[in-house]
Amino acid sequence: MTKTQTFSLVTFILLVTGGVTFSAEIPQTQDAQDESLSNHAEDQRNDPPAVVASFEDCAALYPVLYWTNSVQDGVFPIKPASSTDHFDVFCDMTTDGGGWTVIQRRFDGKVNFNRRWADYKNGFGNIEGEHWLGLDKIHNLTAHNDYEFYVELKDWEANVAYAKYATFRTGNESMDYTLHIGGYSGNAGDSMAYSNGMKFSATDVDNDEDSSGHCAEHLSGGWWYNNCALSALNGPYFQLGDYHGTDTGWGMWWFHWKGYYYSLKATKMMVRPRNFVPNL
Ligand SMILES: *[C@@H]1O[C@H](CO)[C@@H](O)[C@H](O)[C@H]1NC(C)=O
Ligand SMILES: *[C@@H]1O[C@H](CO)[C@@H](O)[C@H](O)[C@H]1NC(C)=O
Ligand SMILES: [Ca+2]
Repeated sequence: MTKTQTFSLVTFILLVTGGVTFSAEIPQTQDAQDESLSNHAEDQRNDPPAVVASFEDCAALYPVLYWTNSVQDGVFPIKPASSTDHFDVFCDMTTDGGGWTVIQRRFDGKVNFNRRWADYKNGFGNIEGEHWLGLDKIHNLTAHNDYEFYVELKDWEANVAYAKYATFRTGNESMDYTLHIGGYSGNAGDSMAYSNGMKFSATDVDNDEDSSGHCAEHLSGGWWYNNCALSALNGPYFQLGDYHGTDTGWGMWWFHWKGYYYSLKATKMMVRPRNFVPNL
């Protein structure tokens, strides 16, 4: 039995014997679209029972939903080992076996991703809707275990593609959140390898490998830019009809699937411990 499974089963038993009901954890709807993530937990919901807040990520929570017959995507509080407090994340419990903690999600263009370093560090948007979880949280989440990474892409003709990576972690802020990624599989093509080993850049911080240019400014959106990139999922969002290829410029793209000049309809980036066992 894996470590994840053992931990989760023990936690499940604690929940049952402790009489904690899971209805307290059913996602709540929210309307505000552009609020800061940092105040979110205090403002929008009651603190969860302490035992629930001890889930390190969505993968640790998955078995509890499974055994209580309530597997569904939604917002849940987690607390990675190195984080001092719990925070809300969106859990994808259905894609590729579930257990995924979402770190980025875009599908309607309501949240502006052309942002500065501080926003990419702390996170922005609405956890229920479009958001960027924040580099500090992403770092803490992936620091104490081996994580895999999943990117889901949607075009405007209802096609879906994915890229999965067997390894994913980022450095801390003093390492400029350097990306460590590898072990591609999927059908979208490997458009992240070129960003492996790269530092994060945002509109006000140029850490890229382009000595004369500033990729984050040029492509509008924070990313692990090399000179510059083969993917830019934090680039500008364009509605269908507003985008006309090279005439419009850079959108939200994944080179190996649709080329540079196709702005995607939706993206989802998420992480999960590599030892996660989907089928209990
Ligand atoms: C990340 O971990 C550090 C070190 O434990 C901690 O000080 C910080 O508050 C954590 N940040 C978040 C957003 O969880
Ligand atoms: C950041 O990461 C580096 C490399 O792992 C480490 O040497 C350093 O102590 C870390 N800094 C902080 C503030 O945790
Ligand atoms: Ca540069």
